[in-house]
This record gives sequence, C-alpha cells and structure tokens, in this order.
Amino acid sequence: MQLNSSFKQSESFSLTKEPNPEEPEVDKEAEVTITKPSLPASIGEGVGIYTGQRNNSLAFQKSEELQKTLLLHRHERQLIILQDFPDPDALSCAWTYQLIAQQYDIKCEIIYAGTLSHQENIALVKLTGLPAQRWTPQTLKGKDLSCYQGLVFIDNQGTTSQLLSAVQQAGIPIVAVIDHHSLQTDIKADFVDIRPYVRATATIFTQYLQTGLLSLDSSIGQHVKCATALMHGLRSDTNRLMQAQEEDFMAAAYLSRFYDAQLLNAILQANRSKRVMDVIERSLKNRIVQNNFSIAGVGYLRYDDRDAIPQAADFLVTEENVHTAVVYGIVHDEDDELEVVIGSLRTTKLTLDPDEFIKEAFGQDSTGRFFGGGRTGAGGFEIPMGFLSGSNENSAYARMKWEVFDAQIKQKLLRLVNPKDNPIQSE
Ligand SMILES: [Mn+2]
Repeated sequence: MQLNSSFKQSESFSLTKEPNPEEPEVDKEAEVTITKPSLPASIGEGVGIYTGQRNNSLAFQKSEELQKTLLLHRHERQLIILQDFPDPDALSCAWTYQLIAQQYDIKCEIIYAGTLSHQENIALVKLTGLPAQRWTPQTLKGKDLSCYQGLVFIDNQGTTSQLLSAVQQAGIPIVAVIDHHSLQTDIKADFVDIRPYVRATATIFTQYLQTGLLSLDSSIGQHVKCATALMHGLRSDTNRLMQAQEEDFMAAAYLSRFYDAQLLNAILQANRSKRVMDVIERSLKNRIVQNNFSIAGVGYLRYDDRDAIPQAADFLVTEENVHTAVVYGIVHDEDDELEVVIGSLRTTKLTLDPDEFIKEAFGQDSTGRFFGGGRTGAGGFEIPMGFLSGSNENSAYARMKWEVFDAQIKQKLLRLVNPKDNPIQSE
C-alpha cells in the first residue's frame, strides 16, 4: 500500500496554530527533475496562520507528486471511474483531472455505471457540457479495454463502482486515487491523495490548480465552466459552505475569480421531478423519530429516482429536535431485475461519525466488504438483494419482501439509536 507519510500526517490533522515539530519539511529544492508548481503569492502570504504553513506544504507536496506521476504516464489513455451515482464533487473533479492531464497528452474518459439522478447533476452536465459518459457493465463488455493504460478513481476508491471488477480483470493498473472519504480499501496506485478531513474533493483539486498544475484563464470558456462545476461540487459537499472549513473557503475564494455565478444559479434552479417529490412525501409520512434520529423507509423506487433518497434525508434532518436522518428504499432496475437496498444518512451532530455509524449498523458482507460508509455529515449504504431480487409482479410478495427488509434495517439502526431497547418487542 502506497500511503506515504503525508497521509498519516493528514489523519492527525488539526486546526492547531502551533507549528508541528513532527511535520516533515518538504524539501522543494530537491525536486530538480520537474517544473516546480508556482504558488500564486495570494495563497502563500497573509492568509491566516495555519494554512500558510501546513496545508500549503501538503498541497505542494501532493501537486508535485501528481505532476511527476502524470509525467511518467505521458501519452496514455486513462479511464476516470466515478461512483455509480456521481455527485457534483466527483463530476467536477474528474473534469479538472481530465483538463490537467491533457497537458501531458493523456486522454481521459470519465465514466460511471449508474445514472445521473439528481436534477442538479443533470443540469450541471448539460449546462457546462461536462464530458461524462455512462458505461454500464454491458457497455464495458463491448469495449476494447486494452487501449487503456491506467485507471483513476476520483471522489471514490473504487468500492462504489460496479465497473471495478471488470476493469481490474482487464489488468489496467490504478494510476491515481484522489478522494476525501475515509480509507475504504487497500490501495495500490502510483499516486494516492486521500484526505478525509477535507470536506470536498473539489478543495483538493482547487489546490492542485492553485499550485499551478493548470492555470485557469477566464477567457477560456471551458475553464470558466470547470471552475463553476468545482464551485458547485464544493458547495454541495459542504452543505452550501455551512460545513466548510478554512481550506474549503480558501478554495472557494480562489474559484470565485473564475466561476460564472449566473451559470451556477441556473444549475441550482433545476426543479425536482414529481417522482422525487413523492418519495420525499413518503419519507415524511413513514418517518419514526427516536432519540433525535429520524428513520424512514420509502419502499420501492425506480433506478432513475435513486437520488430522491439523499434528498429526502436532507429534508428530514431539518426537523426540530432531529440531528440525524436515515432514509432507505429498494431501488430496482427494470431491465435487469436487479434490486438493491439503498440508504442515506445525514447528520448535523458533530460527534456522530457517519462512516463509523453505518459500518457499525450494517457490518460487512461475506467477502468482508462493508455495506457502506461516509464522510463528515453524510453517509450511504447499499445492500444487494441477490436471490430475492425481482418477481414483484406479485404485489403481495413485493410488499412482504419490503416489510422484511424494512424491519431488518430498522432493527439494525435502532440497536444503535436506543442501545438498550429490543426493537422487536417495543413495536
Ligand atoms: Mn465528495
């Protein structure tokens, strides 16, 4: 596993203003083989005490490492793999990587296996011309994967993509993993930049831009659109900057020089579909509130409406006396008869770690893989239904199946919400 000292360093990251004697000094003078990224004076000077030293040195070090990696992989074709249901943070960062890599004659295709289901994501892709493509596992079968020399995982570590096993079987090596979720799996890659304390991968990518990996130019339409996409990613992963920390604000400040506020507004104005509104209504109707947790099962929903689940959780967590909301449902893909239980957690409770909570609640599958995880304030889980998938033409059977999953998920959650209760007897 190639996790270097800077990753370990990041784990113990804190907002302390004291200089950390253990922090290794990055010897920039030693890097003679590559062009040193040039840091604009405005982020190096006069900007707060701790960011001045610590974060900049990590950002520099990682930018230099990434630059070296890209130099080693010049003229390649790479696949950037996003989670099955990519969000604005993932989409914008993948685009940024593509633009950075272009300078090294690396051609990247941005792919995801699921669907763009949130209305804002569809608007983002359409309005900015963001070059992401949907490749289902079927699409992959028809592709000649031998023309790709590298895989890149952005805003994920491969564990949330259906495409992972197929691309790994094709023997394509992992070139880079850039993410802000907690470490999900053992990673072997040329370049790893995982910073769980950063609120958005867009912050990491903006730092790459700031250290000179790509100089944004307001007169280039694509740069303006990409900066707008990054601003959207950053905002949406930080609950409109409300959970942003200094680094995220610094990144937003930098992007503010380039982004198109009107375009961002147009993306944010995208309306919810009626079906999404219906799922939110079901979540309101079905919710149970215990110990400041709001828990709602919403039954079956179509694959394309999957994003209604996090949106319902976003809404439920706004209720008075609720700090954490969990919403889940059975998502079905009509073509494949594939069913999976999908859930989202949202919390405003600072001491609740969504990653820990979800791993503790649902545990692991038979291969040792967790059913979900999370980042600050948010988490998600996916439980494949395997043999029980399909046959929902029989509505009594479909209802029974839902009731069993609903009861099982509630039991697992309530065990953590009310540690002393036995939820079966209490209901
Ligand atoms: Mn993210």
